[in-house]
Amino acid sequence: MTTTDRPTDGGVEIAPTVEDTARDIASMEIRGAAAIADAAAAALAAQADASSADSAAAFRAELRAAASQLYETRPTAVSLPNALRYVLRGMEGGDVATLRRSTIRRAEAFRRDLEAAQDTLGRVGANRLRDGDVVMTHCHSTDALACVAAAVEDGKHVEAIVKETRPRQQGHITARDLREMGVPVTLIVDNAARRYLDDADHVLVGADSIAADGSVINKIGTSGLAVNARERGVPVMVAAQSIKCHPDTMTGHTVEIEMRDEREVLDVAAHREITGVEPGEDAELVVENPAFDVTPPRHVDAIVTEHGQYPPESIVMLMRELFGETTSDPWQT
Ligand code: RUB
Repeated sequence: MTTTDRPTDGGVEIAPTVEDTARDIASMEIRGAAAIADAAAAALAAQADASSADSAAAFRAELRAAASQLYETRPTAVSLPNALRYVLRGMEGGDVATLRRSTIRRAEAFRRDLEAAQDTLGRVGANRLRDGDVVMTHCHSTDALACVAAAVEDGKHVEAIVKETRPRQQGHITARDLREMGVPVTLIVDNAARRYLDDADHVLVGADSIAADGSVINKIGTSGLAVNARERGVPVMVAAQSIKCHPDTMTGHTVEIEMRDEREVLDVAAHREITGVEPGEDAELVVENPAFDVTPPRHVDAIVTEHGQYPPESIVMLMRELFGETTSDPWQT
């Protein structure tokens, strides 16, 4: 694609990598909060690298437009705006060359820190797992799997009960990753979770966002699992690096829960079979597909981060340290 063919956003040139990344995040080719943050930072670096801006102001406008496009893809995982904010705040310099260098360096630092944070939290989380323990997982979380990987590296035998996770079956990815680590896996449908909780020593999940009151926003079904786990006396451990902390919740904002396409739940053929008509033609059949839910802090035992383990009610202390009072979105200025 030549420079003149490139898509533009309000007259600003957007690099093809940014367009591709935004599309892949929206379609869930790239999914999971950490992977989304990593891809977004990489896309901003690609934008900086590809920029043909002829002034510092034009360069900054391009980066803001690219960040804005990435931001619009999925609303719930706060790792995405946290990544964009981090990279944009590191843009420094009065000329294009310096701005380009600083932006790319900052994106690279973000990606390195992301990986290091996951390793560190994995080691913290592994301390909670004893030799012979069984974890029950929901969805696919690289932060949660890092805890299992570190425990296995420590020589502990860990087994897993893996919830399938409808409608997109991210449990299959979890099962694959765990088997690659040599962890024995029992795959169950979501509805079997309560029955199998008696065989589990921990519920181990990730997070898309953590609110200041310690609420955990994660894949739909997490809250029901946590309530059942509490009733069964199984501790719930959330593995979440600090970029999952949602700064806006410190000032009373709530986290938007993404509603996804109904065809993820009911495809066109199944819809026809039920109603006899095409999707959208029977107003009385409504399919809702929320992608995430909110687990209140009272159902969570520990949030494991790269800064250590927190009871959910104390996570706000970490958030104050990390974010101070600033929660502005630099791509909106
Ligand atoms: C993924 C999901 C994961 C978190 C944490 O949802 O809910 O538990 O994103 O993942 P989706 P990670 O599949 O809809 O993106 O620990 O890898 O950041």
